[in-house]
Amino acid sequence: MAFPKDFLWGGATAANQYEGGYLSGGKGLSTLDAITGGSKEHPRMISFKTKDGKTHQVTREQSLPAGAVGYVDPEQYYPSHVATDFYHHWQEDIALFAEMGFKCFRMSISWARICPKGDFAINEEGLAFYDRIFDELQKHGIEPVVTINHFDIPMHLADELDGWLDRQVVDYFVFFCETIFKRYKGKVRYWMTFNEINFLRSWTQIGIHDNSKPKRWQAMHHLFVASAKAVMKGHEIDPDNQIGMMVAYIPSYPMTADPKDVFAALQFNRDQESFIDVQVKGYYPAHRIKEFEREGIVIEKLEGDDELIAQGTVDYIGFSYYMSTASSADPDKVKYVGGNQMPAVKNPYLTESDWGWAVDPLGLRISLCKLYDRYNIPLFIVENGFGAQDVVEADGTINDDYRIQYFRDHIQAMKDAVELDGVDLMGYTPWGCIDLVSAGTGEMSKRYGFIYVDLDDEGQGTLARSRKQSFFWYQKVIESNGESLGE
Ligand code: P53
Repeated sequence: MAFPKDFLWGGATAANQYEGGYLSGGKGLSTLDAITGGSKEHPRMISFKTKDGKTHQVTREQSLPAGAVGYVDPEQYYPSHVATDFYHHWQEDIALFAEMGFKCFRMSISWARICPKGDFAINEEGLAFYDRIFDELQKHGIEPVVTINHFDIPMHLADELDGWLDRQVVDYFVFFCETIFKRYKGKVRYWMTFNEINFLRSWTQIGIHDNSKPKRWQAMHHLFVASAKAVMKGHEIDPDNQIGMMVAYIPSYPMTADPKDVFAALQFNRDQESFIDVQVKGYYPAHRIKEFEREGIVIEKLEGDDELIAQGTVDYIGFSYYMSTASSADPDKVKYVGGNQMPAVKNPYLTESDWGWAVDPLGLRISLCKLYDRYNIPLFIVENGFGAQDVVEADGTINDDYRIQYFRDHIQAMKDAVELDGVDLMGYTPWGCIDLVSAGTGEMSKRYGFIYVDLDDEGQGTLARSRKQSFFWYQKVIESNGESLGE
């Protein structure tokens, strides 16, 4: 048998894309509550107010003027407000996860639900909400895997302090972590600090107004320090806690054997790996330090920061894997993919999803090998999946065989990495195991789930849940511990 007996099969979600209840139970506003829906053609927009009271919108790539505050426009649709309403469907949803045989369930805790303003004031109702979730999961023998922070920050911290640019946010975040580590001790053992830390750069994600490179890196330094402190706190509160980091891992291949392309791929890959280096090895890699020197980027550090980063290293590497890319030294060949997150070249050997993400199962095995060879600590695939438009047939069935195909090939690759390459893999939680809002485009029509949710891109629908064909397929995979992947 390839997979260990206690392998963590499950699924993954995030509060801002799934939970809804954006003002219920005492929750404060999060930056993501002020970002509109979008589509392949139209980017999601941030709504904000300037000091003169005027309202404006910018894309996530753009900076906000100093002093601008997040604004929820009653005329606009914001997908996070209801999302797919886990807030009211948690019992039903957890029962469906249990029916699929989930051993674990990855979710995030909304910071603004626990600390509505992000400061030291706690919302007991928020804590009680997650108590109910963890108790329900336990009832079904499902282990929670908690992302402490997934792509947002309490809006108050963005408005008042310029988000993670302000060192005080480190203390607020560590207080939030301490609160949840203490409260959920014995209920939650698997944690990870920041979702896709290598992607954090905008107002919605980290609350900074000016997202120029020097500011982004100053905020990033604070994130690294906060993560290290959280890891140490978590271990102190419960030595059984397993606390990981989380990176978006997208291996890049050189477009040709031209050393220039090989070097372009190396630069792409080490940019992502540098985030793992800091959190696993405990120091900034030399190439990053040289880059800062060259570009005149000076990171303000407090005395002891380097030691904190060295001490607060993580127990495992959590990563998302959706696609690979190809790199070229020729700028004319480069396009942007993944919600404009990265420069890449179309790889002629691979097919792409409708959203331009290259489908590459062997790339998953390559990633597992690279990461395990390089870091030698346990790995956890905490996101993987195929975003596609699903069709509900007249009789209610949803034949998502394209999704089954994607998962079959990726699980086979993962199996090979464990069986043939000896990779130490803890678990596998496919993304959006139940349909939820797309982070990149804000659409509902880019679906990932085994479970369908009746909701459209304008927020219309009954929110009713139904099982797709992939639901029954994944159930068999889990039942056989990955031995049976079907035809
Ligand atoms: P969506 C881009 C590329 C790879 C992963 O993404 C990404 C993104 C962001 O768009 O994010 C992760 O919903 C993220 C999830 C997100 C998921 O991938 O754009 O951790 O929040 O939903 C899928 O299709």
